Amino acid sequence: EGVEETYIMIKPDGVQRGLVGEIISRFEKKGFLLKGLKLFQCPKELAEEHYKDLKDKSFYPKLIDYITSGPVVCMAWEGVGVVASSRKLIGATNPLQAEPGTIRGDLAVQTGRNVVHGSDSPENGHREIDLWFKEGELCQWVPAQAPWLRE
Ligand code: DAT
Ligand code: MG
Repeated sequence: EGVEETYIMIKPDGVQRGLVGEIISRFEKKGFLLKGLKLFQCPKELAEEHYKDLKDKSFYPKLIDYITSGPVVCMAWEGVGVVASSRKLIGATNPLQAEPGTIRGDLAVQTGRNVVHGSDSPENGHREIDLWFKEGELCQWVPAQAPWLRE
């Protein structure tokens, strides 16, 4: 029934600025299911694989430097429609164009420091979760609030 998973990552600026709790809280409060969570220093090769579709862009080297510049928070979230809904919660790539109420709209000012990543399709959700998490790092569980989120 349309259950998807998405890879959400708090980028190094979000961690350095003390926004980890605030950002996790938005997904938690929405009612999606947290399946994986870790603080992680991303190696360059992994950043390059994650952003491989952008490797011909002029900003790519800076993007790789940024993502590997400090710890990130890696998350796997599950839910019906979680991919598109998370992109809405995150807001537009350029934080100055992101709507107020979105994470980027509320918490960031520049594309190169836009605090959070979210997968752009269910296929990429699977791909990115496989890329960033090892087997055994994800939990299958039913939260106590489940009957109060979905009838
Ligand atoms: P999004 O993160 O909203 O999915 P994307 O996948 O097009 O955006 O790009 C990935 C990241 O690359 C983005 O979060 C920030 C950086 N980026 C994208 N376009 C950029 C640009 N024009 N200048 C600098 N950085 C850019
Ligand atoms: Mg993207």
